[in-house]
Amino acid sequence: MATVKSTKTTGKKAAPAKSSKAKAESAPAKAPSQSKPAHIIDVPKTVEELKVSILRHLHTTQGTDSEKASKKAWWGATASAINEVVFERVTQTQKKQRKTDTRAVHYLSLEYLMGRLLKNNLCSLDLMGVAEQALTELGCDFHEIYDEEPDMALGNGGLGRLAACYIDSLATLNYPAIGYGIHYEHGLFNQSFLGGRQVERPDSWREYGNPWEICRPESVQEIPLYGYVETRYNEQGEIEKEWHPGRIIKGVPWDIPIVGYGESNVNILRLWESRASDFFNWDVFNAGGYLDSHVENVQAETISKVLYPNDTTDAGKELRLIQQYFFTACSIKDIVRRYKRAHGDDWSKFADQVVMQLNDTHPAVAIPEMMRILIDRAGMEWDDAWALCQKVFAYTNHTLLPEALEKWPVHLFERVLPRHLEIIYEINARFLDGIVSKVFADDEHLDAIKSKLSIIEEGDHKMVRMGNLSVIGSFKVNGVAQIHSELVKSDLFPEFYRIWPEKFTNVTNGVTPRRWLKACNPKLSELIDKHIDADWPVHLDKLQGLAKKAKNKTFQNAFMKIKHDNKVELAKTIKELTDVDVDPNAIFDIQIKRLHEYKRQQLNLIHIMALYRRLLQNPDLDVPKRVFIFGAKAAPGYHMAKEIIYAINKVADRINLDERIKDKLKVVLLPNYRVSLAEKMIPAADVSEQISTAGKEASGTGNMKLALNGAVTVGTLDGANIEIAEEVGDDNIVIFGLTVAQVKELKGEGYNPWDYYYANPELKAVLDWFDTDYFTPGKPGELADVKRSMLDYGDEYLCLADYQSYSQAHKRVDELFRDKAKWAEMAIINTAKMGKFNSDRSIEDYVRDIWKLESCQAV
Ligand code: 26W
Repeated sequence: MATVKSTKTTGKKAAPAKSSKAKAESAPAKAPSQSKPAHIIDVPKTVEELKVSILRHLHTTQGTDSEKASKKAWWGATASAINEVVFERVTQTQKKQRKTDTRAVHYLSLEYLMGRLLKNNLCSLDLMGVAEQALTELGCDFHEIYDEEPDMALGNGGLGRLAACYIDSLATLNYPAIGYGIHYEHGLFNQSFLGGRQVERPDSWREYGNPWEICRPESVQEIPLYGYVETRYNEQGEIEKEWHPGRIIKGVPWDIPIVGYGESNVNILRLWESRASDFFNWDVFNAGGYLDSHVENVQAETISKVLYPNDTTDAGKELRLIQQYFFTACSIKDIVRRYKRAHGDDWSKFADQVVMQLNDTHPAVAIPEMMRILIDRAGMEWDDAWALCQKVFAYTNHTLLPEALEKWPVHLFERVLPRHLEIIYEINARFLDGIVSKVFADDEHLDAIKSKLSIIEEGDHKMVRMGNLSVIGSFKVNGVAQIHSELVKSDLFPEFYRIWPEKFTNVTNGVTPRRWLKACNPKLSELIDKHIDADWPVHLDKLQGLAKKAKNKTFQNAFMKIKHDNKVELAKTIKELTDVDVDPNAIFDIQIKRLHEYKRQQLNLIHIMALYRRLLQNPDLDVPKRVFIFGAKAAPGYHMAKEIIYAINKVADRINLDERIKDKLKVVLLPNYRVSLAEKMIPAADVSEQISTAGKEASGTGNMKLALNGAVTVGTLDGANIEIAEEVGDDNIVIFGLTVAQVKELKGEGYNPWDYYYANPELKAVLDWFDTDYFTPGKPGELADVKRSMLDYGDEYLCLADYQSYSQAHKRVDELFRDKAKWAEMAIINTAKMGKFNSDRSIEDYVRDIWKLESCQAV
């Protein structure tokens, strides 16, 4: 396997020239190379070689044969055939990184929204063409085989998916990196609808095992919990702390290979599963307390049992805090073990070798845990330990929503992590008495500032502010889009910014073009291969080259033909999932993201109802046919989000069955929106709905994926929409609504939604519709809560204030879409100008500004 020669480079490399399909046919069977030991398997290069490997695994790993094999068995066999190569590369990558003992980044995240891995790994190994040919010749429909794989949905939404894109880029760019997280037995719930209402069912992605993971019992860790702290003085009279834990939990690591694209390294994602420590309380058992001794086990296992399905509201549950401590403590022990293997007890190189990225505040307890290890275990002085910590941790904030900022009751911390609470108090005291008193020495509001900066929120319920702890304990703090990072400095942490301006920076999010274009939109990828260098999946800026073809008729037709084919495919999926027929010639207008009032699916809904009302008033209204497509899960405890889902389904049912409007309008909410469904929806989108209230969506990443696949964005100047508009140009995006400053101003002067209600007859009529039983026959007002959220309850997210501008924006879309050449040009420009939003660029920003890593040559 010819390795591409790259010394300490920026990680960029030449991707495979010829497309995999061409190579599959042409490449003659290769004689096994002499140098390689016999047990090392070569990447099956040809269709024949892969067919043999798949069949061998069908018979061996799957214990069946091609006559009676199920689709699941074919999937398992294909995965195992790929794993022969993948796990070998894991070993080689680790060996090399151990040898070069390079500085590495450790990404601590409670969520990884990975989706499926087969197609992604085939794409990264440049085997998609070969595999699809091999499976076809073996009599399988590879689409069905792909669909056999359950999503690895160990995340809620944006934050979790970003982590998945980032570890893909870190491997592809050959940076030494490990993702750390929790090996949840149950990922994000499966969503279905009963009478239009969301029903949650547990996700059991591993019920039949998972070929993409290896258990590493040799790296098991033991984690203390509960108990009390003993304070004693040693013979030098110095204070010593001994934590006597009440429980010991075992952490069992599972490694998932992260296959870099092309000839790259294969890094690992290490996920911790909780088990009861071997300590089995025999005395309890012998005393007949079988159940009690067993309870210990059950409790231990519950820690990694299930992902918390909230993506904005801090549940504040004890188990969630234990999840956060469990995986950060396991990860830090794992990192220290690996470091000590090379450096023994000499901590002086630790900050040179190790950087830990906190993916929001969820892993922030890692900071007092590191201090505990350094002081209580390694006997380091406080100042040395603290100085080291502040060189090791960096923190990314992903939301400004107050309800999403984690705060833990002091009493809970006291019970679960008594030693950590002591350390947090010490950190806080030294911070407030130190730099805060210095910087704000002559500020008359010093006390108020201190109470705002304090990690401890006073009051009858004292709370631990994990955001403040993260900023104080990190050397870098970044937001995830330019406007968001400005608001982090100006609104979220203004006093901290005053103390440490150099600590605050921005890294605009990105998405991996391997999964979100190359693998999910093969037809468009092939067209692109014909017009620019085929290494665009690792040099996404090269998409620029398509811009000059945006007005070219032939290219326009080819581009829009592919869009149409993808829409035909999605129409089939929509029929399967909802039994609704949609016309692929209609505008496919898509809003896919978690259901949250700040994302304003309710604004999209009232506009749809207005369109419906206009068509009822004039069925011959000359408007392009439209299909509004939603995908959205609501957190199980989020009442209004669930009401909005119900309203969308009820309105959809009525509109889709209403012959009077001659199919000019269709509305579908596809159940169980997840990564693998997004991969089917995004290539078929004409319009991308990014309509959050300005200042609320930190960045968004769906906006990037949809534009990359040729959708035109209808959006507010919020999050990364602003940077997308900068890249594509104002002619190729439809911006509407209040800006962040205008939102602040309107809220400041006392916003009254009723003013807009009474000022706009159409808007009033639509909102009043919710009070009737038009969409809920016999149950008048069943949808009224959605109306109340935009009137009686104050319309916190300014839907009514932005309604008219939004309605105008969609009139603009109608005009633009009618002009096929103009629309095709806009679609092409959106794809061509998405180079910036490559997660590789984001990672290079993190490397340059925060992590300071060297990429090490591919295996
Ligand atoms: C405490 C419960 C909880 C769980 C998850 C609170 C907050 C979260 C996440 C931070 C929410 C999230 O996913 N935020 C999204 O992160 C994306 C990646 O940076 C951004 O693109 C989205 O704008 C942001 O909403």
